[in-house]
Amino acid sequence: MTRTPVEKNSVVEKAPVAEKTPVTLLGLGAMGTALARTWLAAGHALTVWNRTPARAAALAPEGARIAKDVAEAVVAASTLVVVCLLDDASVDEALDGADLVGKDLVNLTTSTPAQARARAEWARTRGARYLDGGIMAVPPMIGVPEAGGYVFYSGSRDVFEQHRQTLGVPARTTYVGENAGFAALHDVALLSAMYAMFAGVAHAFALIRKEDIDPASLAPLLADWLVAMAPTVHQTAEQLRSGDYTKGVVSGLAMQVAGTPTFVSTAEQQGVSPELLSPYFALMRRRLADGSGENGEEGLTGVIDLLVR
Ligand code: FVH
Repeated sequence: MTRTPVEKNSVVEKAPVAEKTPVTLLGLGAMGTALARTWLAAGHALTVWNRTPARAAALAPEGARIAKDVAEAVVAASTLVVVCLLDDASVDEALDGADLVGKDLVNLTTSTPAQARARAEWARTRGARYLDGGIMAVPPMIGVPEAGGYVFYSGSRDVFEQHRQTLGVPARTTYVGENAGFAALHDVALLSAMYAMFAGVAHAFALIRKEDIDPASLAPLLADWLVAMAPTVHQTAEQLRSGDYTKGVVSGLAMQVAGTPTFVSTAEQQGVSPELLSPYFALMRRRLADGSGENGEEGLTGVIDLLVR
């Protein structure tokens, strides 16, 4: 009879339970507190520090160890120090003078790509390995996988791989490269697209504002339309990769430019400022003009080249 490796002398041995990585977390704002709770709930030893001590004290009943200062919190960490503060300047202030030798610093504070790269170099000179994170979630989405939130990571691949499981407790992880600035860049790219979408939504609601149209009746139509249009980003990416901006185009630039006066006139007739749409329409016209007419066969991808200085 063949035996499974764990079966010896009719006694089934349990596989050893892997110890969960202890975490030090600096910063207990709305996001830091949400992160802290997921690690505590998952059974990680957690040491916390916050500038305003009351926020840290609130987590003691849930099992967090409260550090009196950053130095104590960092010493407590086996290796993993997670930072989630307001901005890059607050990271500077909080970590000033902390001994980071041998630590893995994971910075989830929103930064620019340049700040993230500078922080990686700053960490290196202090003897720490560095991983930057861009959180694509709001606090209620943390620890709720079905909410769809996740965190972009970039920087040390070794740090990411070593702590992947621990970092995956609050939200799904997506590693986007060794360049420490790439998590921030992906974060800002997605959020920039989101704000442009919010601008379009604001304009759409403004158009019906003075009419006898229930905004609640427009809302599902608008949401479904945005979802239906979302897959066009894949065609844009394919065109950028191939350099052929006419590939798969169904609505040519010339036709779309010809339609823009309708949007501007409708806005004026509805008493709505076209200021959110006009800059984009101006770029569309410029692209059409730049191509001596040839770009009429393109869609909207050529506008991207006009934005890149
Ligand atoms: N909350 C959100 O919706 C977004 C979602 C996407 C990612 N962001 C970024 O996450 C970072 C932290 O955000 P947060 O929501 O926790 O922010 P606050 O609730 O405002 O807490 C800020 C914490 O930072 C501490 N702090 C501020 N300045 C300093 C400083 N000079 N030295 C030390 N700590 C500082 C603050 O401490 P205290 O006011 O309680 O004493 C809070 O712990 C952020 O980058 C978002 O962009 C969140």
